[in-house]
Amino acid sequence: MQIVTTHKNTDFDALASVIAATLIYPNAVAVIPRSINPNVKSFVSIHKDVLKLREPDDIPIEDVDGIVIVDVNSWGRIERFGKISRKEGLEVILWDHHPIEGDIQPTWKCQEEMGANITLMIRKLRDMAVRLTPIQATLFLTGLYEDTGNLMFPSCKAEDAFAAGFLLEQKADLTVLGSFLRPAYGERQKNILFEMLQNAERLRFNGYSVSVNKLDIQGHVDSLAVVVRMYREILNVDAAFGIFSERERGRCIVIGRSNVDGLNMGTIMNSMGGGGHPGAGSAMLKSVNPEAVEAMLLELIQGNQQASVQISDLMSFPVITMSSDTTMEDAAHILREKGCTGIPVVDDGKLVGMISRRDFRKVKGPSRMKSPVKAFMSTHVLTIDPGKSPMQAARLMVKHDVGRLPVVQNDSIIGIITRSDAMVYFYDILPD
Ligand SMILES: [Mn+2]
Repeated sequence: MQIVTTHKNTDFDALASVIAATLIYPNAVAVIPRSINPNVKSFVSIHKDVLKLREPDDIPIEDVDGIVIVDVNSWGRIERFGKISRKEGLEVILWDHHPIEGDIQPTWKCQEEMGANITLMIRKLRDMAVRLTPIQATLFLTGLYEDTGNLMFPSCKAEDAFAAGFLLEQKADLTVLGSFLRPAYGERQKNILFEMLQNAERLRFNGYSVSVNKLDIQGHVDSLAVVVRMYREILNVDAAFGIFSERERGRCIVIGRSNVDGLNMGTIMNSMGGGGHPGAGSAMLKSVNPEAVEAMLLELIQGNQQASVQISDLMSFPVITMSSDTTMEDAAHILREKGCTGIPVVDDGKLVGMISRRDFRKVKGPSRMKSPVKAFMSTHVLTIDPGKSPMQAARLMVKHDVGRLPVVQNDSIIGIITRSDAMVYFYDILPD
């Protein structure tokens, strides 16, 4: 007997992959773990008659001589059938889209990084020219949307989007999909969000807008991450944190969502004993009061800032400068020779102006080229301090239409940052 199975806490991508496998391997029996996600559970209970799923306990393990494992690559995550991993002569087929190598050594596999596992299986179904029923197409698209965040997660590949198009052609029903995929946002979550919005505050940290919100909650509340995500979106801040205090259990749940690279939720939550990735993270803290958690969090946000890239990491130095007595003729020569479009003018270690190619348009007649740069330089020079972020430098340059900013510390010029330095940063080619 050949069976198809998947990971516990089965999500839509896993269920879709199991059903797709029964189309690829028509003799295989679909077996779903006992623990499945609540949304998937309601889908399964409504579609029981068409899905032909078997319970793990119905399957005598000694009869299994082949297993198709989908959307997971570790034996530990497939509940009861983990035990047959060492069975003699067992044929193991693996379909998995996770980037991390697991402990399953398959006889045959299709393992490739993809936004959703179902995308890999759709590739095969299309090759086989299998016709899908609208229910199958709907289930597959639900899995695809769930695992790719409606095609918006960075892990989503072009092939995922093409597969979504194919499923829509096969009459996947978006209304049905929407009703099963709806985030678990109910009355309690709505009340919590409402309360958070009433005492919302926005702070600024080194150019980023941040909101930290403390709230007491009674008993366990599901889907607080959804609430924090919505809170961040409504406030339109770069990062938002919810500190949810369950006083009767003496613990705090901290959830963070970030929309910017400079504030890494994974790093911040790690320092609080939790974890996550750059965009989302959480931590659970025992026997602490929410005020202490807030103070700790604010400190970590600051620290996280300092660890991120600053102007001082990107600026060029030493800086070519000239004194205000330099003649325009010499200045033109220096600009040409150094290939710069502008040079800071410094007298006695103090920045007094900036001379740029533009200023030469003010020079009327060749004799004026003997005049000193102080007659033509701009004296209102915008500067930036070395601790600021590349984003702040970029904003200043755009706002004032300048191509470079001298970096000034304690009144002396220690470097210069140009548009191209900022571009290097934004396109992720960080200097060593
Ligand atoms: Mn998946």
